[in-house]
Amino acid sequence: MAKGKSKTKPSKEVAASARPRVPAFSLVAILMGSKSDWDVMRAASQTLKDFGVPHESHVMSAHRTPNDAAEFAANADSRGIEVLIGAAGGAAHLAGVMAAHTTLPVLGVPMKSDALNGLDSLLATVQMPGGIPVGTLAIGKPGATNAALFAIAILANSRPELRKKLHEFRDAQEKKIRETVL
Ligand code: RP5
Repeated sequence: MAKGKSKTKPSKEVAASARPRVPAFSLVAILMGSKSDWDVMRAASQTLKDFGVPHESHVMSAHRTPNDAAEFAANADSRGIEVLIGAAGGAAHLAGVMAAHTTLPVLGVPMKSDALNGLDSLLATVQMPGGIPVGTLAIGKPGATNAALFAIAILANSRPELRKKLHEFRDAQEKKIRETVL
């Protein structure tokens, strides 16, 4: 055996980690049209992390990388992904394009835009033709957080431990508001 070579094969886990765009296992995938969306969409990722939901985040665009976005959505189901989140700004077609290529639930988060402050993104995401649904959340960070919470609520239908965590989250939120002193 050549010097420095090991007999031991790399574990599947290590091999998978060498391909960051396809993590070993995710229940939720967050796609966004540009890296400029990440500042907002990290709130979705953080929320999923807080609930212990395995997920992955990628930049993929309905317009700039249309084949990648379509292929990702088409393969998501067979990879074990259960919910897709698509965030985009302006002519925000990412969530709609993903929904066209899968029957998994797709949640859309409109990003704020320079030109129209996100109204363009909201309308482009929400105004889907009947037959291809996208569950559209609020513009910007509240939408990012709520997309993750909505995804968790969907997953919680068949996962009692997640349902419990959602109840605890709501209880903590309620307590915080009630304890607010001005
Ligand atoms: C959309 O265009 C992206 O989702 C982003 O919100 C917006 C601007 O993208 P960049 O020009 O910053 O890459 O596709």
